[in-house]
Amino acid sequence: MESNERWAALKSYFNETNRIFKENLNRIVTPKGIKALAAVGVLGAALGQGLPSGFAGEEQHAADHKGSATLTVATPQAAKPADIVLPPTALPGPIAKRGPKTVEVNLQAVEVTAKIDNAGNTFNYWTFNGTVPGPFERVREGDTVHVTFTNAKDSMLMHNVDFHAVTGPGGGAVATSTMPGETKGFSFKALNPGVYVYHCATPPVAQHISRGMYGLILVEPKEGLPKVDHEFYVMQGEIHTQQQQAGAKGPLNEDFQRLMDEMPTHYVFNGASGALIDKPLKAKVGETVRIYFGVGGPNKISSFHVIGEIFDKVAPEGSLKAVPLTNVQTTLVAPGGATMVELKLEAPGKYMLVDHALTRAMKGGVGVLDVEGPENPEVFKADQPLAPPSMKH
Ligand SMILES: [Cu+2]
Repeated sequence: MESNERWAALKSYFNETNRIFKENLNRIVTPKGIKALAAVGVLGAALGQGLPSGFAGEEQHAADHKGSATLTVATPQAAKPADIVLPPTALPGPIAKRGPKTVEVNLQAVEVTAKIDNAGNTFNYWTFNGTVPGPFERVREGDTVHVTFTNAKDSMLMHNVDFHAVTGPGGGAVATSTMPGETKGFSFKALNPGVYVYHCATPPVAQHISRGMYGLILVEPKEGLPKVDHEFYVMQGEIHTQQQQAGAKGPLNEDFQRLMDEMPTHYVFNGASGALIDKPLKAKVGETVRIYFGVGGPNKISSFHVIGEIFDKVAPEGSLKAVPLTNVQTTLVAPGGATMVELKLEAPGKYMLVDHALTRAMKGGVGVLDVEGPENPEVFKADQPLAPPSMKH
């Protein structure tokens, strides 16, 4: 890649990330969060200082993005692009105590062009059931799972599904390899409780994953999981796109060389840049939340962290039989791996979900846990007002 193209890429990341952080600094009410965000802002500023002349400052960029939540592709006639972002609340509730049974899982490979950010860019995603991540599947230890896999008629490519919860060849990938319009299936017994990734395993597998073909399946232990007030479903992925001409907006093509070089242009939580800022996780002070967090990848380990919070419990590497880790600041989640974290919320605020390899937050990998409720000065109290009136919306 030419160095001026690289600068253009950096510039665009910097602008977009500055917009996201600026929006959230304006909204934020937790000083602990402000401090941490400011630290991220310093990173952004450091990158910004290295940019060549002609760099459009964040003020101009923020002006360009007024009302960006509803921004669609530039041409007035263009239909609003599809939205593949799966809300973090889109998961089934706990399984009531019962004996083993057969559970039907239906997955469809769907290729769809959809919003990759709020700046008017789109990307051709490959998905399970039209969302990233794919649907959260929930079964119980000892259940028999019957998977029906369909590759949509209008797909261009072969697809399949490999469940990491499967004991059997390819996790089901061979049994479900289908051409467009075909349907195949298989059954497996959920022998091992845990939080498991599933993904398309059609070569080049890294490409099918990067395009969005990943999800989680939870195999609940026989005895179930402790009750919490809210459960959320979040997955991290990497996308590799070619650079556009400066100022251009619209479809972003995949950059296969970047994929091979493991140099993503976008890090995403639930499919698109800043998606979980638009669709935040919400809870109240005093509540307990559980986050099932997986990494589709395809390549990068996530240093999963919630700014301004501490995980009370972590199921290391998604193992539900291990003794949970307690009081964890940041937990590693491998590509093709997952975890389950729990937090009791003591103070209100907007807590940022990040991969603490924080350059990635500047490339879209950032979300919000929005906690409402009364201040809790015993736990946190600022010496001065949290934000000047001019910062408030
Ligand atoms: Cu695929």
